[in-house]
Amino acid sequence: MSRLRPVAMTGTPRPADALPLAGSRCVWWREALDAGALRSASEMAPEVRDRFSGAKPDVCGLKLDRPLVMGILNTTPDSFSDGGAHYALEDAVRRARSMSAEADILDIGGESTRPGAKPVSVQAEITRTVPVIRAIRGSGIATPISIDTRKAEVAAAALDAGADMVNDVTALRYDPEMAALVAERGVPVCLMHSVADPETMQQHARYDDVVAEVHDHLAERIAVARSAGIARDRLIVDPGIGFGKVLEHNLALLRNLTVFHGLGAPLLLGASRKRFIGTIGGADAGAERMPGSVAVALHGAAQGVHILRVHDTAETRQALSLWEALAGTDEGQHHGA
Ligand code: HH2
Repeated sequence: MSRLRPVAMTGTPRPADALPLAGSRCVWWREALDAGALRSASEMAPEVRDRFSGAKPDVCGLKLDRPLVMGILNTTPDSFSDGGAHYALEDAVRRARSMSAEADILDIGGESTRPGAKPVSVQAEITRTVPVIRAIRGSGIATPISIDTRKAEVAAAALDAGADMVNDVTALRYDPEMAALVAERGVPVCLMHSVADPETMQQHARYDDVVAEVHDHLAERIAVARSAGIARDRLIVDPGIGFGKVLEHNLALLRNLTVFHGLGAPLLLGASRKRFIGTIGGADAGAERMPGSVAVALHGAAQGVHILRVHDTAETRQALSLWEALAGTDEGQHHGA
């Protein structure tokens, strides 16, 4: 299995043989690390070059040639980073409205998956998320909604209420009904790498080669999804930062993000306010980790990540606007003053 790591570049001069990285308008590549040695893209088989370069299919009607912002709207009273601030229905709708000015997708979850978190019943998860989704749709907010759940019943109820895609942190492993549901509804699904469950996952943070193991696990989950009848153009992959990973694993995954473009699916990254940002950045509480989170989001953008899952949508959007203006190669693409 190919685990090439394209060397991601941005800006000018952009050589004549530069290829877009995973369909990006800003990020390009012309060589890749292959078992520690640099290889030119021109020496590679056309199908390998295409896998790393080709444009990605739209997700929820959104083009993926520039990084999208997925705004996190937790409806959990115990979520680590926004600590239940959006638990009340009207607060959730207000937050969704302000977020939808900056975010391309809203990710709504009713079960905390932070390390050590206790599971929530199907009914409780539905009670937390479905009224919020209904209220958002009822108030005329049309931003695509992703339901962050590992349970098919919750996903079905959320899709019925107006959600557009499923974000499963277990990559269809937790609930045997999830793959069939996603196939039947024909919606996009994010397959995220994780080990065990949130309660115990940090005890499983052991890898010989975290990048290779996460890559191969995601390849296997893609195969499972495909054999369950989920169309290839509905799949999104995510290395699962912080899920059964310690600091060194998170850093290795972030340094090697371009390896995951070899899976041929859009790449989602969720690093916002996670513990490693606090550890490296010296910031304890969730909101204090905003600047570090923006830095990691920009790093992801520069590696061709398609969807950035973040809490701080306004800050990330502003940072990305500047990044795009500077990383772009088309002088005419920035229309501001
Ligand atoms: N991280 C969290 C939850 N869902 N989904 C994807 N695809 N990728 C992630 O990295 C990811 C995710 C954990 O973050 P958060 O939702 O802020 O916390 P909590 O699980 O406590 O709600």
